[in-house]
Amino acid sequence: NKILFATHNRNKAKEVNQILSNFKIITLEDIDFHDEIIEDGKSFKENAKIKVDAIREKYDGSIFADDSGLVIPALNNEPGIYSSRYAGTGKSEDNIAKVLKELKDKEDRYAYFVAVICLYHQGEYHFFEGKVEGEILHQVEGDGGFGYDPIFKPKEFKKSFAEISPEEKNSISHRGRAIKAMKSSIFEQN
Ligand code: ITT
Repeated sequence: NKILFATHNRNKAKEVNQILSNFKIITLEDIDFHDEIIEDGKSFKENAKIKVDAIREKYDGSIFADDSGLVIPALNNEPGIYSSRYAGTGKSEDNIAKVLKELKDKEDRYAYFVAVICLYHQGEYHFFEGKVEGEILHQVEGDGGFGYDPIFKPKEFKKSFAEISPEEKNSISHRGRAIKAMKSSIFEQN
């Protein structure tokens, strides 16, 4: 049960390792892949496949990638697929500051996270999606998690993603749901 997770994001890797604890997860570091992957797709799904395909030439076994982001309908669904580079600096603090500024005069603070997993396994592509709904807080709360976690409050909890435990986050998160869908549909058949 060995799978390669094509990500440069250590926080994603940590979460995925926790959910797929009975798998051996290989990382891009393990195969010495340090190149940047240009994600120029038009959707989470396209970008997830781009990441898998970048590694497919270099690695033979099963590979999966996660493309994810925060969608805010009141901001025309931004930051969406541009979540990691929304403010242009690549820094989470700046991305968070930009979201709070853009939402300042808006009443509707509804938002959701999406994760699309692309898995290449035994010669075929499979896609899985997970979503978690909630709202954008008025200021940062908590210092756990990563990315937009300190300003996102899921509807399942009274606290932000940065204030709940990693287990609690994984139990309802977009990533947790997508990874569990992959696990049950592909790796738990007999
Ligand atoms: P890889 O492409 O190497 O996997 P990345 O961070 O660039 O890493 P994405 O292109 O999928 O990944 O961008 C996802 C961004 O969306 C991420 O950088 C965060 O800003 C945000 N994001 C995704 N999942 C999140 C989560 O669980 N909590 C907070 N922010 C999240």
